[in-house]
Amino acid sequence: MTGLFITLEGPEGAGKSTNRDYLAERLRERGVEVLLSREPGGTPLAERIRELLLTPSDEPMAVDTELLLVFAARAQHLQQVIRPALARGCVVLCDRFTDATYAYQGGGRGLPIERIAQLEQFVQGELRPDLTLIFDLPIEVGLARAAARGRLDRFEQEGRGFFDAVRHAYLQRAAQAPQRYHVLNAAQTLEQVQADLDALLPRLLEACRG
Ligand code: T5A
Repeated sequence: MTGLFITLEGPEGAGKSTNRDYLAERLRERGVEVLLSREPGGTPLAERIRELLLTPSDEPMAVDTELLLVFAARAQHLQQVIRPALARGCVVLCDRFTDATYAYQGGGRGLPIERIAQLEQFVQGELRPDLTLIFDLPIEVGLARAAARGRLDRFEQEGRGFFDAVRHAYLQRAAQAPQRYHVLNAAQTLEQVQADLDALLPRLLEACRG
């Protein structure tokens, strides 16, 4: 048995977590075993690394430190949660994964793609998501949604240029491998976004049946 690995990506406030939960409900009511997780995080140790990454600090975090922390959390998450769940035949729905590293550390921070690809290979081997949903929306719409929640985390304090680069990197990756990515218009109302997800369900269920 092998499961299905689906990741949800996009800039801040795009609706990834909300729609991850929605999709999980739709799949579960059709009898599919679903595991929900997120990155950075997904295990107690990886959640501690998440705290380091998201909490603003007086000491600036070196870009390489950020990159290595993201992959350290991912190594733990893969070993403890994702690989075992896939081996049990679950559908894993994960809020962010390595596309976020390409978008934020590659696009946003400007790190060389080759360095990210090396770490991806080292930490993941051949494992890649089967499908990645990209929730795309204008930066200001997503940031306004995130800001409405209160205090901004270390990434959310970045400037407009950073988030433009993040969004561009996501869309560029989707364009390069259209069979793995599905881009949704996340600026629509939640009902409209979820109608788009409903339209995707037959394809997901087909993939679940293998
Ligand atoms: N990171 C992560 C890296 O730099 N490298 C990496 O490799 C990885 C894995 C993680 C941060 O870490 C960085 C990227 C991130 O900055 P996070 O909390 O996981 O942080 O990510 P955020 O994007 O900050 O999470 P958010 O919770 O802000 O965004 P979501 O999950 O996209 O949005 P959601 O579902 O929580 O919705 C936000 C609000 O908008 C509303 C919701 O009800 C909610 O209030 N909403 C809508 N409102 C109107 N219309 C719609 N269509 C709506 N959809 C949702």
